[in-house]
Parts: sequence; C-alpha cells; structure tokens
Amino acid sequence: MTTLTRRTILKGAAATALLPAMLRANPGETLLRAGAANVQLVEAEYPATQVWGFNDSVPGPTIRAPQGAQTLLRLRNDLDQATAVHWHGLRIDNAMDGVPGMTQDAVPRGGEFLYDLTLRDAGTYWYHSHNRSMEQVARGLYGVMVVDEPEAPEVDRDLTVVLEDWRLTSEAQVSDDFDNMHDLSHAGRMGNFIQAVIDPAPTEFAPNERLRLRLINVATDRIMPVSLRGVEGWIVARDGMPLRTPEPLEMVVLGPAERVDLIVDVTAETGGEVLVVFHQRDTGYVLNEYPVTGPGTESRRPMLQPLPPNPIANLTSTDDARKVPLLMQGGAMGGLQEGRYKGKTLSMRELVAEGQLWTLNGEAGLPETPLIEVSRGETVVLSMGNDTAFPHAMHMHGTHFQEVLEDGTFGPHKDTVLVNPGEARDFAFVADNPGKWLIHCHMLSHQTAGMKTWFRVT
Ligand SMILES: [Cu+2]
Repeated sequence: MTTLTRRTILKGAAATALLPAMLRANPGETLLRAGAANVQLVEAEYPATQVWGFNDSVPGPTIRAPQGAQTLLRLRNDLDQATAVHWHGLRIDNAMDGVPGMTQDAVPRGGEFLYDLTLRDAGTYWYHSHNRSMEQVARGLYGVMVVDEPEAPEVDRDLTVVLEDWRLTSEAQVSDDFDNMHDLSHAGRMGNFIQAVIDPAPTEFAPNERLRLRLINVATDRIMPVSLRGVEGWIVARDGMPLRTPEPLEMVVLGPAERVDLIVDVTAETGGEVLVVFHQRDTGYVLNEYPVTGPGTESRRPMLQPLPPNPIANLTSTDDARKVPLLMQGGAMGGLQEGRYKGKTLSMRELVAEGQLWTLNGEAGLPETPLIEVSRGETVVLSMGNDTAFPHAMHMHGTHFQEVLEDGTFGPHKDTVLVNPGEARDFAFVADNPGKWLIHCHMLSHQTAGMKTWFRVT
C-alpha cells in the first residue's frame, strides 16, 4: 500500500478543498451552511436518513488550520429554526463563542454570521450548534476542528474518529422525541445506532504504521468507553491540550464532548486486524475493523516525545484562589424538593411542569446574575459536587481548568469533565478571557432541562 506522508493527508483533508464552488464564501472565508440533507447513515437496505448538517454532511467539513492562524467561518442558516455555532474548547474572543442570548443573537433562517477566530491553541476541537442544541446536535449539526502544531510529531496517518450515537426509527429517521421526560430526568437521550466515523476513511493498515487518532465524542448524552485492538500506544492530549507525560493507552472513556489524541503503532501482524471496540457492560461491540496487510516496516519506532505545550498557564498554587461551590442536584432519584427558576422558588412539581429538572446551586435554567464575577488574572476554584444519581459532563466555556489533586498537584487542562454521582472534586482556572461564559452539563438533555449557569470575567 502507499505510505501517505503527513503533508499529503493535510492537503487531502483541507475542508475548503472539498467544498464545491457554490459553497465558497468570500475570499479567505470558509462557508458553513446549516441545512437539511439526506445521508446514507445505515446499511443500504434502509432508506437515507434526513439529517441537519453543515454543507450537506454529517459530520460537517473538518476545519483545519495552523496554530496561530486567523480563521474566518461564515455560518449561513438554511434551517427552519435559528442556530449558532460554538467552537468547543477553543480559547477565543467572547463575541465569537456562539451562545445565543449571551454572546450573539441566534441566526434566523436565511441569516448569516461571520465567526472570526484566532487559534491560540493547537489540538483537537470541535464545533456544534449551541441553539436548541439537544435537538440540533442530535440531528447532526457538528464537525471537527483540528489546529496543527507548527512541529507536529511524525506519523504515517492523522485520522479523526467521531463517535456518534443516533436514535433512529425503524425507517432509519432521527427520532424526534426530544421532549421525552424519561430521557431528560435520567441519563439523557441514548441512541440505538453507535458508530465511529474515521476520516480519511482507511481500508487497511500496515504493520508498524504510526497513527495519530483524534477521538471526539459528539453524542448528546452517551458516555463512550472505547478500546482499540491491534495497536499499542499513548494518550498524548486530552480535550486538545497536550499531556506533559503521555499515558499508556488502555480503555478510553469519553463523556459527551470530551476528546483524546492518541499516537499508536499498528502492532498486529500481516493477516491480523485493527479494531475499534465500543464497550457496554461486559460486551465489546466492534464498530470498525480493518485488515492489516503488506510488509509494513520491520520494527516499531522509538517512544515519542510529548506534544509541544499550548500557551496556557500551568497552575502551581490555589492559595489566593476564589473558591466557588457548584452543586449539582435534581433528576430522577435525586430527592430535590424545590429549586429557583427565573427568579422564583418552585416546587419540584412546578419545575417539572416547566421542563426544568436539574439545578446548579439550587437554580434551574440560566440565572440572570452570574455564578461569579471575577477580574482578569484571578484564580478560581470550582468545587464541583454531584448530589444526583447520574454522572454529568461538566463543560466550561472560554478557558480550560485543571483538577486540584489530593497531593496538591494539578491534573491536565480540560474543558469538559465527567463527575460521577457522589463525587466532590475541585477544578481550578485562571480567568484570563474577558466576557460572559457558560458552565453547563454537556449531556445536552440535562442542559436543556436546567443544568447551566454562567460567569463573567472583567
Ligand atoms: Cu448532566
């Protein structure tokens, strides 16, 4: 087989190069057109699935740019409902964060919005609708964003692996039960069709090929435990941010919106297989399988170096930090009696009538006043406590936080963390980005049903 160099792959995967001429925006801009499209999601014996996608595809086009670049992305909305795009994990100007009602107006049908992003950090990010996101993401409004390091590690292929969870009807159409109270009050909307979309799509691998795999969980609610067979390697980044010390790769458990970058070598021999396996309870489901063919190279390459760090501060102390509790309550089996919503205290029955089932610090829905107001440069510790019966994938906009570990050290930079029932964990960050930023559960059913708040940096 042909050995692809990194350069060839970059060229082949450049999103703009794949766009038909009609989708070109102004010079220097990339157009993202949100609209309905039909795609063959499941086997050919089923009809095509009507999805909502960017540029008629799901996932949308991969946006790829070098670190430090300015990128202009023009959203055009051809959907029947308003939309907006959030650039998940990117540390960008607040006005470009894509949150309707907070950083911009939702873009109505026929409308446009120009996102002007300066890409400070290299790594694996993604973009998705942030308006009616539970429905819009479930219908397919997301895509991958890759920001390339100036000196990326040498690999044979650089592949994105998008983990999707679709809830489809027997006619292979997206089930439209978005107001399903059981989903909203429990673990969220679980699909019945899980797949890993790998791009560029491989047909086979060769022995000792070195791969960079960028895994992204785009599911609205499902936690994805995934393992790989036929390869060995390391986790080199989480949520886009390089790990100071790569971790040996075993099982990867990704909450909604979490990412990992892996660098792995194909250790299966000719005649063997490379598998992507999804795990549920004691069963592994093979999502993808590829034959290992050809002579490949004779031996594995040496252990790799960590990725170059991104220009984000590493915390060393929280002595002068503001400590802010963030208590998660509510949901089924949660025992919540009442909560505030739109400035009023409501009983659980009244909250349910409003479709509000989850609270942060006793408040459901987006409060009028921020969780905190902080000055630029201040260090904040979010003390997260999960007093519910379900895990939550807590996501912060605007910057990344680091877990404050028991020995006083700090975990990797993350923008989304899974917090399990009963856990109490501290996450610290330096408020370095002015504006209004959301904190919410990225299980979009929970976010829809109340689990969100915000803070302001001045
Ligand atoms: Cu949640």
